[in-house]
Amino acid sequence: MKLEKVLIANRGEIALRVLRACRQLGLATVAVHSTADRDLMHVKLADESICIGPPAPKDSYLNIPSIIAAAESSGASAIHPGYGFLSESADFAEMVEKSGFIFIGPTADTIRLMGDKVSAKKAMQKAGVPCVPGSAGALGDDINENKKLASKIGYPIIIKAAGGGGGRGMRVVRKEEDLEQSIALTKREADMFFNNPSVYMEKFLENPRHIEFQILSDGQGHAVYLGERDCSMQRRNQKVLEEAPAPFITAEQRKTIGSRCAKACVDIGYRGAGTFEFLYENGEFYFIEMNTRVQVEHPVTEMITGVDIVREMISVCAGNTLSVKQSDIKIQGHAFECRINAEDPKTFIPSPGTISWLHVPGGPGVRWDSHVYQGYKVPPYYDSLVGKLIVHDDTRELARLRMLEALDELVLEGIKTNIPLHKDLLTDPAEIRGGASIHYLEKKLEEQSEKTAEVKSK
Ligand code: MV4
Repeated sequence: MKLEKVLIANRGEIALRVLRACRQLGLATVAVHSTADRDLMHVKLADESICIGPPAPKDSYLNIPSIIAAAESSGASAIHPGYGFLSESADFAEMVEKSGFIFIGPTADTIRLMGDKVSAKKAMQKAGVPCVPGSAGALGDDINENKKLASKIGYPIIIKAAGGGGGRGMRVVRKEEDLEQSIALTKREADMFFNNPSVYMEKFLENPRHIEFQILSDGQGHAVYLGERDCSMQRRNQKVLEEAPAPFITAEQRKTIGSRCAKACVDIGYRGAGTFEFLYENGEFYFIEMNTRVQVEHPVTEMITGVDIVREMISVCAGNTLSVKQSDIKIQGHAFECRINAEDPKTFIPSPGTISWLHVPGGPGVRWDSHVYQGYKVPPYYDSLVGKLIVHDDTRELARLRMLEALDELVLEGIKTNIPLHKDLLTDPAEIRGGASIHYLEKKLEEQSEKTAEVKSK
């Protein structure tokens, strides 16, 4: 089928990012939106727009029949799911394809394979991607067998739901006497949350970094890796600050891990953009999960490689082969991304409302990916991301300083934002050094709130 018109099944900055990529490819666009999102920038800019339901995501952005009906009535040939919402729903991808549209992402089978973390790990292990030591598959019911396995792996271990991912449905076990109950509890939660009681076991890594590899693959035998990102600066599984390349990772490590990820994509016939998530500890990479969507933090990779990831994912899903080969990919300089959220910088309580004043920074190497404008009202129904500030420069230190300048220039009034948190973080000695673990930010915030409590009690 020829690709002419794309329906964007998302909202906010990613909907605008997809719209821009479509424009560049000469594709017409259809925006679908909830009643709360009539004023979104991409809705104004799209060739057509269709209201698909009330504000609650389940009634609009997660409403599969409404979205398919909008695709049918608008004559779209493809659906781009963005991130979040239905982007990793195998059932949605299947429905889209069965209804005769192109799903801009991998096939439903691939999403299903990666959505089950047990089958994902098996597939990646088989393809030669290094994984965290753990159970060969889902845990059985024999507690003695499970105890034997845990002792062999060595405590602490972690029990994870096969249907989980992104930090939900996990439990750390530090000693044998807790194992039986922890497995039972995690299974019960897994059954409740993911409708799948299956759990597996891994060695628990105490202080890893979160490093992920970006790949692009055309499902026609070609795949490239676009280097890695360090996303360790996070709070409650929400990334705050990302960068590329990851500090202290050598070109040799990049090539070893990256080429294995790319090969794995060829092996499974992967189509579109994808991310291999690794934990990195003591110089070793351990695969944990694969994300089968475009990610929030994709711009840092675009900045250091010059590859337009969203344009390329649309192109390969339209049936084209990759426009780049591995030898074309050169990592140049360093990039940071700050996620700017409408939230209190200390309590993290969301702060929806009208943006009364907006001034966006600029100059060389500064990029602002955002749907908001002066007078725009941030609704309370969705995540609090109002924009992503991305900078690029020749070295990590220059990029860090450029980000601090850009944050100083950025003015967003009328709502609270986490800009002060970013300024604090980018002047933190551990951030200046680079390579902090996934626990660093939470510990730092804990210490800060303890200090504030002390001062208040005096
Ligand atoms: C782990 C781990 C330590 N050891 N697995 C949390 C999110 C999900 N994607 C996987 N997660 C973790 N898996 C083993 N074997 C620590 C985490 C983890 C984490 C990982 C990435 C980024 C932030 C994190 C925060 C807490 C725990």
